[in-house]
Amino acid sequence: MPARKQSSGTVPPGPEHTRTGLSAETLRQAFLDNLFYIQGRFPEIATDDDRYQALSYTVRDRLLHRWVRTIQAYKERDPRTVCYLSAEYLPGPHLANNLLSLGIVDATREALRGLGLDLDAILDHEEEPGLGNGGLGRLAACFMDSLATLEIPAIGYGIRYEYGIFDQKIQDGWQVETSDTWLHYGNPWEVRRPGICYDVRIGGRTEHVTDEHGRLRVHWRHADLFRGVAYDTPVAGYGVETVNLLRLWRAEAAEDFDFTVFNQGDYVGAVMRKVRSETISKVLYPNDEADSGKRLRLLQQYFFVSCSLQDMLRIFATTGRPLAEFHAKFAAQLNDTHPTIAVAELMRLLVDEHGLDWDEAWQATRHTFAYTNHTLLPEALEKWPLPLFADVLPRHLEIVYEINRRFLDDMRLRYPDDPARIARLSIIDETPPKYVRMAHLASVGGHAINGVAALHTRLLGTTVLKDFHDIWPDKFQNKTNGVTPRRFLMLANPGLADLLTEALGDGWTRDLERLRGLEGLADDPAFQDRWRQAKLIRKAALAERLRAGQGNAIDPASLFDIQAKRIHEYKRQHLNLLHVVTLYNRLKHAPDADVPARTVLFGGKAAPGYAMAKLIIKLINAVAEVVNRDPDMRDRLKVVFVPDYNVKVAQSVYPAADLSEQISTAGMEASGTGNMKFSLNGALTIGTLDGANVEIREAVGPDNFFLFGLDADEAVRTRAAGYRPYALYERDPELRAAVDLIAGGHFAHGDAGLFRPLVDHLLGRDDYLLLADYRAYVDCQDRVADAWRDPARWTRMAILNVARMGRFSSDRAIAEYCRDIWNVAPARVDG
Ligand code: F55
Repeated sequence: MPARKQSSGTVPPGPEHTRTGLSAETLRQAFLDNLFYIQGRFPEIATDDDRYQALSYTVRDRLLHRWVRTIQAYKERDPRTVCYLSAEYLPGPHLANNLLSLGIVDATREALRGLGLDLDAILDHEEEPGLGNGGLGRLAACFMDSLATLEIPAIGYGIRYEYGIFDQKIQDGWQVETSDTWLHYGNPWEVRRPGICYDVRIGGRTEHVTDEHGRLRVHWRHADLFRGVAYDTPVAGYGVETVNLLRLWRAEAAEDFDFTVFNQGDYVGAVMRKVRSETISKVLYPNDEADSGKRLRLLQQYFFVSCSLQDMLRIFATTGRPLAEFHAKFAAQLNDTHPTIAVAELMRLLVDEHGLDWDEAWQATRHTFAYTNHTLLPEALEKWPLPLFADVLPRHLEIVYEINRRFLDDMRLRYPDDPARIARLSIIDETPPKYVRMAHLASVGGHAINGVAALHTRLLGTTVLKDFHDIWPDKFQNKTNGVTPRRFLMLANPGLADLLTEALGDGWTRDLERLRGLEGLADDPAFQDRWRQAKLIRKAALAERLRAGQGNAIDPASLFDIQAKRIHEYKRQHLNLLHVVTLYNRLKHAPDADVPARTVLFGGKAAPGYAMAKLIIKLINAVAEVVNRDPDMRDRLKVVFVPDYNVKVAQSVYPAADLSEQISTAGMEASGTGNMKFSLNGALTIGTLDGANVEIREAVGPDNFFLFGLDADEAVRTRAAGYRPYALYERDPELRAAVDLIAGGHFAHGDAGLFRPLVDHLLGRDDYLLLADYRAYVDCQDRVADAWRDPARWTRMAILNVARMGRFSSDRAIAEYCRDIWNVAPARVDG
């Protein structure tokens, strides 16, 4: 055993030090140390979890070293800092990503092999933090990765939910939710900071008094008090020294408050109050659409925003600069409207607590915030019932009214004869029962508004935020989403990543545009062979996973046709099913037909209260049950529902896809990011002109994208012209046959009632225009099948997709935010 070097205490530890060294031997020693001193175990009796914890602490030690140096560098240089405010983060498993960022995957594998251990088995043990619902939370995590990799000073602020998104089980074909227990074994990646905590007040009433200088002051006599404690997780940049901070707040009882009750003898009451305080950060709301009116949700938003702003003010105080310059230090991004109460809270902190005058505070506030919109669905735009808002945040309501009064006064000067427009612009929806419109507060209270794909931004400015676009066209910007190639290519698809590096060098990992170098190899037969090999390996790995998990037998040689995302009517998983049922009907009627073998996979969670989405899951499983055991299918059609879709599952799904289903009703998917992850892993897309599909198709070339269906304008016109889905059903025999089979109970053991709500909606209203797009979709799927029959053609298209996906890196997206919205520059941390 090598002698262990000691740190002198004054000299920073050198690279060979046990807690920072990166060689296999040092890692092996550190792993054994941690197994012993943290887990209290030795190798012979260690469990999977012991090994996972010991390895995680080994990696964490190496991150902490860089983390401290990053904080030192930021302190010295006092750079403008991005604060990403997001109620959700979906980072995925940390361990593998941190090994990758530190560049020690191989050394770690070797260290463990020396102990007879398998790195992949240990990685598989990690329970991921499911602190988000879907695309929005995952985008926040991709952005944190890119911020660190681009060496941008940044803090991600959010909520440390004790229970993240529910685990999904499938019972008798139905989704059943069970509670997520990600913290059960402890979380080696977080550092609790009991010293970084803030009081958060709610309820009560306000008093307006004149102070001794004749100034009007407001006292908020709150009714309740909570405390937020910081839990910090390091976010390492890839291949750089920068380690940024994800700071999540946990709600606890404010001790002094409990103490008062305790002294009055109500010990049990004090404990109850403590438990009640903790409920604020207890659970993530599992809806990917706003469900207005939930008091606890408003509390969660205010809680995390208030802690975050108080923290920013504390950091700001250490710079010694005057408060009116707050915005010169921080650029705060509102990830959707969820953190938008920040506009009123910063005003309150600056005016009520720090004594700034209104105009100075407003100037700082407007220059601090910018707002990202993620949805056009009117029902998903967040608004709070006024009585609820008044009850929880009485002082903030006054501030919102004052912001609104000043704003509308300006607008009346601009539009003296247009009271209808003034009412539409107002932050308060005055039609009883009256609401606070959070998107309006965000638009007024920030200096930029952005959509997440070009089409989405255009529609934002012409529909839901048109009135704001009319007054401030320059505030509107597009920032098309992106995804991190580290997690979604290097980690998820190491075989393909190696092939790319062999062909192009490794520059693509930090400059994804370099993938364009593949274009010249698209027709190279030897390269194509290796490409198909790499794909086949991932397909076989997914097939094996599904066999071991659910006992599904699927053929890796078949076309893997995958739709993986939250279940939503607008995302149209049931349009995909209509195609599946159509294929089934064709094969039933012509069992000898020459149809290429297809495996149609679905994955995704439904909001627990969204009955139709849950019925769609049931239908997927019901169709799977019938199709998969029908001998007439002769393995040419298989349907599989992959349960409990999360980031970890996603990493095994994207690389295995041949065909990516991006089939939302045009105009409804703000961007999509799964579309990017599939294409980056060499899947071809079948999709509508919706969200970022439009730009993906432009980038990869129309010949390398399977386009179908109405565009967004045609969808609007179709509805306006008195859309009658029943007429389409009557006219198209294949459509009629598919719908009839579902309606008649063929997939429900004869029960014609089970899927009735779904069928009735399609034939009656069909809000999402499935029937309007059905024929175009099925014909397009036939073109997919034709292309698949020609492997050289298919592979060429797949290579060109990957070659041209460079602009969909989150590095590009973040560079644009830095340049156009945040006005921040890198601050290099030296090694
Ligand atoms: C979560 C909670 C609420 Cl209250 C509302 C929405 C959500 C949520 O998860 N939204 C979401 O994921 N939106 C998606 O954001 C992605 C990133 O911008 C887009 O790609 C996607 O189109 C959009 O639906």
